[in-house]
Amino acid sequence: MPYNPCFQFSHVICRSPSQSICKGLRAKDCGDPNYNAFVQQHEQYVSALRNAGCSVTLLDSLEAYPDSVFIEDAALCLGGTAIVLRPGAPSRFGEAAALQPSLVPLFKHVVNLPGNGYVDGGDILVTNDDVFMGLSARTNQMGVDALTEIVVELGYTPRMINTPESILHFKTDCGLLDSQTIFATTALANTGCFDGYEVIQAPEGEEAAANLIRVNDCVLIAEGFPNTRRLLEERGYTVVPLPVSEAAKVDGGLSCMSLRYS
Ligand code: CIR
Repeated sequence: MPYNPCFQFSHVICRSPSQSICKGLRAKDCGDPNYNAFVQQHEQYVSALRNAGCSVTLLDSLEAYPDSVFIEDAALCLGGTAIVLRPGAPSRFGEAAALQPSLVPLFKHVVNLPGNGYVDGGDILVTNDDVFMGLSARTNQMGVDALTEIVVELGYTPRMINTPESILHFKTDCGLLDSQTIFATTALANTGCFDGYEVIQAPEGEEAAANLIRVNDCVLIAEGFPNTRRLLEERGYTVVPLPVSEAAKVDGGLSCMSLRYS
């Protein structure tokens, strides 16, 4: 198999959940996440990434930032460069600066998103050639314009998407399965934003399974979605279901709890 930087990773960075996770942002209140259960589920997530072949850097929790376990929103790893982003929710503004010192020893190049725009990593989907950037309540035009310059410099093609309003982050509703195949909700797929890619649509009623991650030979999906599991296994993918009920209470999923790179 040729090297596929979009899903072959040797390293990941995660951040331990903080006790303040019970104050995490959420669009709809379905109860606070339970800290101890979150820790257990996070440990299973980290183990799954190790089992998939990644070396894991586990950063200390940050009590001051309830949502900091969702480390993906604060940075983007692209072609060997770490781009420190600017998350768009006020309670998360400080997360990027808090993360930056941990990135410096791990990457040859660490750059800050220039300007004053906002980008959450959860709005960015990277394939071997393209970088999809979803405009959302967290990612604005100024942020996308600044990121576009970096993306082009690194040799990728930028693709800007208007994320439908009902979707928090672009990747809440999609995940990469391989260099040419994207798993997405019907709502997102119907926008036509994945033109040129094969799209596998999340089964009806299992839209919450769309935020999956492909890591080397494994596809990590949220547990409790049997039709998604069957669909992907029929396509030949090795599926690893993981419990993410506590992250889901604060709108988190699988992609947002790690930064993946080689
Ligand atoms: C937030 O609203 O920012 C967090 N509670 C959840 C962030 C999830 N991030 C992601 O999907 N990339």
